[in-house]
Amino acid sequence: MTETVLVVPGDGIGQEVVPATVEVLEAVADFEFVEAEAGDHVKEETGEALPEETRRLATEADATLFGAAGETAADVILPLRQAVESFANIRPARAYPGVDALRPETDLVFVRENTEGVYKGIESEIDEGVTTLTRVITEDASRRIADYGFEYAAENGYDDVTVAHKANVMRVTDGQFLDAVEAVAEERSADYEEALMDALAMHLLLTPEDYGVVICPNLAGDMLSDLAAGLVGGLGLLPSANVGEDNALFEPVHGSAPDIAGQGVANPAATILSGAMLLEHLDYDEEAADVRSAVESVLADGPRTPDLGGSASTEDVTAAIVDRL
Ligand code: GGG
Repeated sequence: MTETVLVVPGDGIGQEVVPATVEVLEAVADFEFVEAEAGDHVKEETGEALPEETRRLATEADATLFGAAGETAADVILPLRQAVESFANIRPARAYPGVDALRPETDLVFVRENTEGVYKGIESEIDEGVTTLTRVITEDASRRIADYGFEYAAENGYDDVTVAHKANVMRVTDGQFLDAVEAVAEERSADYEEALMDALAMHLLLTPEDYGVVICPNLAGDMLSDLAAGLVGGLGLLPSANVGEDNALFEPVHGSAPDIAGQGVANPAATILSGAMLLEHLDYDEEAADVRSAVESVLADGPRTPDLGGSASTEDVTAAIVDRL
């Protein structure tokens, strides 16, 4: 059976790192790639950032590879994550030999709740100069992400599980989040620690080696994973998977990077590593391992893009990875 992979480059450097990743995937697997549009440029042309056709194709594909969202992120990436019914956003952040990292001992995985919190999109202007945002935390979604996080830690050999929250301030919502995590941990006889997310940000910066899997509400996961990118050499290195029961979408943690878009110098590693997660999801475990080791080898020996101190282009790095494969 030939799997269908939907490819949505999106905005900015998504247009550069996604074709690079398709090139790498083509070197190891025989997928049928279907390309679709979404993003700021589509909104400018058609008035709609996420065409219904793109959404439909995501629901039908075996997996989706997404690049980057710009100003229309809320209209593009959130509905696409919903289209594949993803409830968990997995964001590994690890340091690589040869890459100049602030904290070379970092090996973290953020397991981010992907359906609710403040990213539910319930915002309004209730009066002139007065705006509100509703934070939705449900017991079901909290239990589901906790269960996924504990299972991920057990399956991938992480002893330390930390749950990020701010229940001393958001007593009702994060109170419920913590209760749900505690119930799941009890059922699974799993150990974990609770950490206030603001203090956790500092501790991750100072002693990342004390942490493994970090289970987070939605916004906290988005922010803490970007912080972790800073520990390992930048956003060019962090892949992610948006996982549902039957479908999944893979994307780099970084956004559209308008400052470097169009220059051909974006680091493709984060998207190519997301491609490795896609391969694993479709049970191409050996191919996923090969892609990871090719990326690691190029990160160690070069060529490197300017974000990692080199002067190579996206194409140079991609060609070196394909060459290693
Ligand atoms: N590829 C990730 C991306 O486009 N990020 C832009 C962004 O604003 N993301 C918000 C989120 O990850 O929830």
